[in-house]
Amino acid sequence: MFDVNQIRKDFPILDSQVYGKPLVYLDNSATTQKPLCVVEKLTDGYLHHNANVHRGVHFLSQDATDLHEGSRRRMQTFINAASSDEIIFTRGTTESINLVASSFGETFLQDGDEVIVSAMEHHSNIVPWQLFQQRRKIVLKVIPFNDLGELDMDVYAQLFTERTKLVSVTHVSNVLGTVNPVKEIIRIAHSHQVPVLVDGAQSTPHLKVDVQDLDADFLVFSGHKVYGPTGVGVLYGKRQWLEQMVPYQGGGEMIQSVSFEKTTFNELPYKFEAGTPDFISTVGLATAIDYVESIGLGEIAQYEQQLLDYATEQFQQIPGMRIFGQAHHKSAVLSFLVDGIHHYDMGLLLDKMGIAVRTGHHCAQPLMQSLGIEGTVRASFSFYNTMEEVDKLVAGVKRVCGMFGVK
Ligand code: 7TS
Repeated sequence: MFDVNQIRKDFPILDSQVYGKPLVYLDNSATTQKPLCVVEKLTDGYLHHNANVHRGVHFLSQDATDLHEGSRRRMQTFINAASSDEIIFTRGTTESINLVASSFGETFLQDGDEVIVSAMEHHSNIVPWQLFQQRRKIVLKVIPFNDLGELDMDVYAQLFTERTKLVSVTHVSNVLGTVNPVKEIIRIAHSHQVPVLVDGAQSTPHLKVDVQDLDADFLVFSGHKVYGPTGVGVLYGKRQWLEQMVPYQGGGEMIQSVSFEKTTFNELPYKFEAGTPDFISTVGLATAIDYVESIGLGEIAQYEQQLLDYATEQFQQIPGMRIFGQAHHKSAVLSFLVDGIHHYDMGLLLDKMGIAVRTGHHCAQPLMQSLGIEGTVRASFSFYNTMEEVDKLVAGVKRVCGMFGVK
């Protein structure tokens, strides 16, 4: 049974006070809080299992290597990859996308080739492609979204030409909460023999993601958004792509042999893991995934939906309220503006009441341009949030409306 009060005990930070008021943490799309078991795992790693991985014959190095490689297999089962060789550890979503833009781009993209993204991408899935434009003159094509915040699939299907080489889209929008139909997006792309990268930064914490069921070519996500440590993330790639792609960075561990005349590269996944990986955090991330799956992604999705429905219902009754993102399939994110109140003022005043929300463009400026606004206030929920916290948010927003004379 899902017991939120029991779950909250696993997250000591949720008992904090800010400005003498109980913390109401509603900035979960930016980063999630960590359960005690993850923090303890990190401490245990540094205290008892710390030696550099892959390089040592000594006991401790092999111990650390076993734990780190065990975490890779845990990532494999988390997203149902066919092989743990297809799991590359990175610093997070951003680095994973930069890796693909650089290495897939270098290997497969020529001047005039096209990459399809959507109008609701995080900057992390826009700027790496623009940086690559300094190397090859690739063309970015953009899938628009409708008033509900859903991608226009008819336009999408018509964007393909013989120059289309990759589709790179977010699974869940960090601003609108829209859960995009990535399985259908992939099916359409594959009918044109075009591979697809799925940005799972906002989906992996909330839904079961199965790369084989989706038939995704690449999936990327960040540890810190799935209740794991900062500084670690994952790039999943189908073997057929990763094997052909040139390495991203050079250094230790990614080589087979080095001489001043010629270097040959290591096999997967190490070809893409130059330098010492964050082997303590990879183990912490595996613990986080164990924790999340012990609650159950199905239960999480169901409970978070209740929080979202309850919050949306109450928000709709506030005069002057505009909610951005009303997709039929939506994750627990509420982006909003109240007429006459700047998002920054709203965020600042809610903060003084102990309520942590995010304000601004949320690293999605093109999305804001599509909406014709500069920014929103965003409340993003986790399974450790409560209905009482939703009540506090609603009361807080109403109080701010009162201060501004918006009634
Ligand atoms: N993609 C999406 C869809 C995201 O929401 C984010 C971070 C990223 C990529 C980048 O992830 P990183 O871990 O590499 O930084 N989104 C947010 C956010 O909504 N507020 O702060 C970070």
